[in-house]
Amino acid sequence: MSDTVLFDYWRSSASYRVRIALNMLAIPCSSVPVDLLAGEHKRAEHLARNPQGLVPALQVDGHMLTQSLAIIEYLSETRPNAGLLPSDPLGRHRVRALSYAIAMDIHPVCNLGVVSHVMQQSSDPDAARSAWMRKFIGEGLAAFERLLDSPHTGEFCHGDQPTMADLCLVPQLYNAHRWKVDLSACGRVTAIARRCETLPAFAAAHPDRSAPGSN
Ligand SMILES: N[C@@H](CCC(=O)N[C@@H](CS)C(=O)NCC(=O)O)C(=O)O
Repeated sequence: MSDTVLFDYWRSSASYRVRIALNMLAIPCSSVPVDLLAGEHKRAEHLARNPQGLVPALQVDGHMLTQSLAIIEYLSETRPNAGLLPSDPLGRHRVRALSYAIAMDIHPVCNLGVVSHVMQQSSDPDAARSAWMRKFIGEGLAAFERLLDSPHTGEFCHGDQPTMADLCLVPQLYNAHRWKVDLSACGRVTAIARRCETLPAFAAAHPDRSAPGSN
């Protein structure tokens, strides 16, 4: 198990975070698609990689790693000058707090398993899904916008270089656009995401570049 392999789904925002990190750190990696819509993540082959039945899983340095933020921190700690987390404890706290506001507070309630359950409870499943996504992504990003109202915010979420917080923000914004969330009160969020999207590491990780048939 020496090659780096990402077990990935093109529209997975947790996988998208890790794709950006791998690109930023220039880690050569191949990708194995795990089709969530076909339920491949719940099959024995993927459960052997990640017993939670979620993507991503990353085979790296002879290990199979799960949990996108734990993966990003591992890569950041093991690759020289990664810069995905600040060197000072308070800075690391802020980057983690921003990252968790997305990865632990917005993302889990908008996950496929949760939203499928919400749809099953409704007589109009598509409308229920849109309303759910708009509510939770909209409220979560409005709170994130307030968190960015800080002297520590710079060109990016924390200072003037991208950190783990930006790796969480950009995929969440992709989902916000997908579900037509009103972002008119989120000027900092949208400006930072736009800036990130101009960087090659972010652009190359975009779902459109990983979608089936995009190569
Ligand atoms: N906390 C996990 C979340 C992983 C996760 O929820 N992945 C989603 C795709 S973004 C998934 O596999 N969903 C499948 C499902 O909900 O059944 C991480 O950050 O890696």
